[in-house]
Amino acid sequence: MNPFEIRLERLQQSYLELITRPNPKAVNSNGVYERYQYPVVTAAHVPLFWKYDINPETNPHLMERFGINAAFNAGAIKWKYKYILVVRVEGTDRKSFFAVAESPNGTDNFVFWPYPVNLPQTENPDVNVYDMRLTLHEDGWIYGLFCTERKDPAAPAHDQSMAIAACGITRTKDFITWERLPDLKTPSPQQRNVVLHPEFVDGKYALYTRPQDGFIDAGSGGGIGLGFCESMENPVIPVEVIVDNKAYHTVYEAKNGAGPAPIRTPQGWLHLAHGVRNTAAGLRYVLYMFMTDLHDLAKVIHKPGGYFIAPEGEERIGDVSNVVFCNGWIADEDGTVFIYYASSDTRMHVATSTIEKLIDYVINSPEDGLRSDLSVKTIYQIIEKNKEFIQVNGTITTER
Ligand code: M1P
Repeated sequence: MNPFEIRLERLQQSYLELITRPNPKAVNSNGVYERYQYPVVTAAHVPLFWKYDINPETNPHLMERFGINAAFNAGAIKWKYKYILVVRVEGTDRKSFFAVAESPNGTDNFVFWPYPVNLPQTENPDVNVYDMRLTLHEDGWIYGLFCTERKDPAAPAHDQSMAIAACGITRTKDFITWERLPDLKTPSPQQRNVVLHPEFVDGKYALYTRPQDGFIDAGSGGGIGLGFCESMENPVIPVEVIVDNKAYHTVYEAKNGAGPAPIRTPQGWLHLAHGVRNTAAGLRYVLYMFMTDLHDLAKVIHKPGGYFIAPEGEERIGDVSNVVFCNGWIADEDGTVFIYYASSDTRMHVATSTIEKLIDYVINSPEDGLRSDLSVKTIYQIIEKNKEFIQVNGTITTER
């Protein structure tokens, strides 16, 4: 074999090992969900034929021609018995795009489809697109709502970072052909983290929004909003009400945003969202949950205090460190829930739970008392309830 062939063989070998690697459950669990040992999708999962010119005549050194930086923030859906992720793939040029990866079991063996998504443009082309939320709507379409980012036309010449974020909308029936619809119009100057509710409400489409004044800061906006629009072909939300607001000294103090489309349960709609607070080390993104009323989508009926998932171990490090973000989950027929979360804007992971456990978690976890002394009171109540099981030496027994 010549050096080209040896290198190609090595590249193929490590790619194959990666995409066929089993992904066992991690050892420790908090009882609510289980993490897995390895990320499910990374930049290295991207097919070699997207990155390399494989012709030895035009690329004799087998050099990478198109670099991939990260694969994260994926929308998720079960489709034709496959676990489908629409991944935010980011090139080394910082532009992200969407690409479909599928797995037979939801926890490993994710493989990208041969081509990335060829997303149609509106008259105002997207500069960057990311964070697609997938919703199988009762109108029969699978919608993908995502953030489309363009340069702010009001930016002065010296400022090359001022941007405008809006909600782009596309829909598909096969994940190959995508129809592009107009961007969402809302009363807010910018939008990110917009999610389509799966059911009609009084004949209208219901959308969770995240009003924001600026590109990074939610400013006077923020909170997870809810609005209704008559059609997705002309998507206009005249009024947004805030369902779940930012709150002082919580994990969603600086801003928050809806995650994937909520899951209907007999007790209410299960929501997974991200909350952000500022620290000396920068913004920290965690995931939290709440439940809304089945008939009044704007009414939060249960909300555990604190975070549901926070970055742990290697998840803490990446392009934007100390971040977990989720815009995709899958509720399987047997009640298993696959929570696809990204860490530090770099890679995708999965955690699994069940509908039963998540309902138990949102209903029975104590709320945030919003003060230290109330946190202590909550612990006292738990200890009091546990008294009969605690032995003199501090160990626990359930024998009576
Ligand atoms: O870098 C962390 C996240 O920042 C943004 O989320 P939000 O709009 O809530 O601030 C998004 O750009 C997201 O993609 C990113 O993971």
